[in-house]
Amino acid sequence: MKIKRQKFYENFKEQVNKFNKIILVPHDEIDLDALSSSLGMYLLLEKFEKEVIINIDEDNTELGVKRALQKIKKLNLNMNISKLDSIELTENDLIIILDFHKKEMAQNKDIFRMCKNIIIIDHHVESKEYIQNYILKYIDDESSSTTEIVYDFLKEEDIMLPSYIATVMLSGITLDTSNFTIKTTDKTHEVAAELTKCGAMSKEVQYLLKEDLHEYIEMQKIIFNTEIIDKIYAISVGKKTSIYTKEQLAKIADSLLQFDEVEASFCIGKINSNIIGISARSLGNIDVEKIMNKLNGGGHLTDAACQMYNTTLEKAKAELLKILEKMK
Ligand SMILES: [Mn+2]
Repeated sequence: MKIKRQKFYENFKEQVNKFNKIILVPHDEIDLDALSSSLGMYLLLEKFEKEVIINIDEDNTELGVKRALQKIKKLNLNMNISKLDSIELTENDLIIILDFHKKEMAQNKDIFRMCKNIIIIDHHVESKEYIQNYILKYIDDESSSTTEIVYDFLKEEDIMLPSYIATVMLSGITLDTSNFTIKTTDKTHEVAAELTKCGAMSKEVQYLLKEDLHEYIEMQKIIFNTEIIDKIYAISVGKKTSIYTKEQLAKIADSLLQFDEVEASFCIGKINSNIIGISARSLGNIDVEKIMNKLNGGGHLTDAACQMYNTTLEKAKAELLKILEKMK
């Protein structure tokens, strides 16, 4: 384990031991990484003989998450998963935030009022609007996924994973790395190999990651209208009449990087009626963080984004083009 992670883990165990009841909280629009890191954490804390509950409020989770939850129920894995309403949460309990650190990404913001003991574990690029007043925070944006981080802790405690949980964890990593193409290190492959040894089934991973055909077609339509600028920038713009999730914009930007000569990609789309989002990706030779900074956004060299208020898709695109032009 990395030194910094090892250090966090020592503190983590010390803190966790002060509490009896622990609520695991994945982000809203739960994806397979948020779910599988919660499942892994559940098994870890069970070993410490804690009362653990995973808080899932949404009925409308991603398709893969829905499939995984159904199967977990069917297999009688006896995991306590519950809506916030049904959890008796007091000030003496602990909540662990998994796969996010911005308040706005919570499923139910009431939880921060109900309990102030918070530990954050995430792999997203750190943002300024993080949740305040936590006991401990571990954010490693070099990690492919939150699942990869949590796996290290499970390994440390020699915890045997049920094969289906290993499968869901592998699908979380596969999702966040776009099939081991982005944010993937030797460590990521190691964890994937070990999950496979625990019985993770790649056929089942493929099943969990199956996409909705209509959504796929909608995304392909946007990609169909991609414009290539200066041979190296790919820019796609969403439909005026459609609202996209940030994940959808990111997914499109990710997939534009696979095309010949494209060094950086941008997907522009409405994320609600008066906010336009741009998701930017790069293979590493172009600093998309710098570009997004100029539009008041932020992120990483290879992975950044921004939001623009009260503007139009055309204007947003024109502003982006102006910045690209100046960079020559
Ligand atoms: Mn994630």
